[in-house]
Amino acid sequence: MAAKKKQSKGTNEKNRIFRALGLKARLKGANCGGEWFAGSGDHLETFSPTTGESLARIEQASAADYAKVMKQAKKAFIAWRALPAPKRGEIVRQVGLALREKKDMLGALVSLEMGKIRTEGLGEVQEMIDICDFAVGLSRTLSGPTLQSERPKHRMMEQWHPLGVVGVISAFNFPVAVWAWNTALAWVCGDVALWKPSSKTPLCAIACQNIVNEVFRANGLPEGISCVTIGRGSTVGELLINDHDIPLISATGSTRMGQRIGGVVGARLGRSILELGGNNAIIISDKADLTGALASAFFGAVGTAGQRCTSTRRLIIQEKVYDTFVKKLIANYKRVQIGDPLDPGTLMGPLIDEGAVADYEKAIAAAKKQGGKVLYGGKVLKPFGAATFVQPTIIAIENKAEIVQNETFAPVLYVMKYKTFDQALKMHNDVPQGLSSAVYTDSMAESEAFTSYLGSDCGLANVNIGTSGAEIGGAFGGEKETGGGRESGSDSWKAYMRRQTNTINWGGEVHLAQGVEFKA
Ligand code: UN1
Repeated sequence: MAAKKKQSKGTNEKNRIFRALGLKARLKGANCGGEWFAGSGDHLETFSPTTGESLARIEQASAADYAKVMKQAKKAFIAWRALPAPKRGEIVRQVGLALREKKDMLGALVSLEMGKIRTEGLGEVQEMIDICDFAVGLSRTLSGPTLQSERPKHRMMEQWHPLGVVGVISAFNFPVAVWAWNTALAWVCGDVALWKPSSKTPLCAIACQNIVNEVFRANGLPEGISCVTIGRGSTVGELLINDHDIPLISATGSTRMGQRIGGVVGARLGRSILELGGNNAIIISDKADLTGALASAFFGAVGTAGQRCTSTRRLIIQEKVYDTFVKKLIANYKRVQIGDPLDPGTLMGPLIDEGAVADYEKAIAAAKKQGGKVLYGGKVLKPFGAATFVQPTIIAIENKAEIVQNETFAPVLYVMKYKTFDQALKMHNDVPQGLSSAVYTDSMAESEAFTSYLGSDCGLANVNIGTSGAEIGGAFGGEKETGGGRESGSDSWKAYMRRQTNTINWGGEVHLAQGVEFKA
């Protein structure tokens, strides 16, 4: 590695963060509430994306460790589902309090291990706190309707029961929040959760598990309600998705990964919640408040170094305002402070690793070949020696170019022009993915068209706000290659429960439905 030019804040703060969150230089990758264990002999090393320095070595979970965890999880489910839902909610309330206490250090760990800037690391922990609060309320309102029976003196109703062990597979880019979205809901629904985090961010998972373990222990609850296995996709991942004892797998990651998981889980008729790739665009109309559009496009494309599944990848701009808008955007890009994510002055941290940088470079080369013109950026930077930093990049290109049709998990923004709003809508939907979308306009007709059945085909469609940074209260997820799953707010909880329709005869006489007569 090249000599370090600067000392990162993370190097100085690492010990403080580790101490606060129960982390050490050597760790083990399996846990269901008690001691951490692992016996694979196979070690995973986790690195700071900022400096490239090693943060810790973790012995990964083996197949035998997985079996031990699952045994405990299945046992715990029997006890946990018997607790009334509001009592489960009380535990989740305490998890929310514990997260509030550790917010600062857990947020810093997210920045240290994943590379997002301080305010975004803290924001991610806030999402965890918010979903806990949401789940607490939910624990008293998980409800089904009473329906009208066609038979006299009968009542029909729906109930929702706990489902079982829920498998959660999470990605590096939201190393703590997406787990919390799934797990907080699963818990109040009476399920237990087994988490397989990304191998790029195992420390975040260990820290979260340490926090919840204390809460479960203090309440005298059995081990196994919260479980983690850190391990290879080819061992732990495959065991998890093939396991008939796991009725639901919730997975966040690439479309390719989702195709594999959806296929395997579908073949065993399990249920999956898939939250996969996006190709999120903002349509910027000539009738828009361009100052607001600029702020939203800037955050959407540069925030988290373009590594959100909701990151803005495309701007579809009305031709009359295109030049002015792009010029202003470039001026903003020039002011982006790139550097240590833990430094308060930094606006953009590193990409997760050198592989991500290679994808960034490949995308730019492909865009150039396919008729694109780099308007800003395109360079790899090494402020601390590791080649994990890049310039945020703007490329003028056609929507139909092959590279634009694919998600590149990096701060590369494609800009394009439109004449009519119908054209903009067509371009907008003309990609294989369907996660998040936005329009900037003050025209009611355009705004209504965008959110109508003729408009955006995405799971999230916003007006006068950007594509990223969704609140937890809404259902989160998207259509087409995004996978169709919904997590987080609204009625997403229903996927974590078993629905039961009950018909109750309180009149004594037997009446067959549909008027059928059946008497000897
Ligand atoms: C993700 O990138 O996988 O809407 C999740 C957002 C965040 C969640 C992103 N609340 O950008």
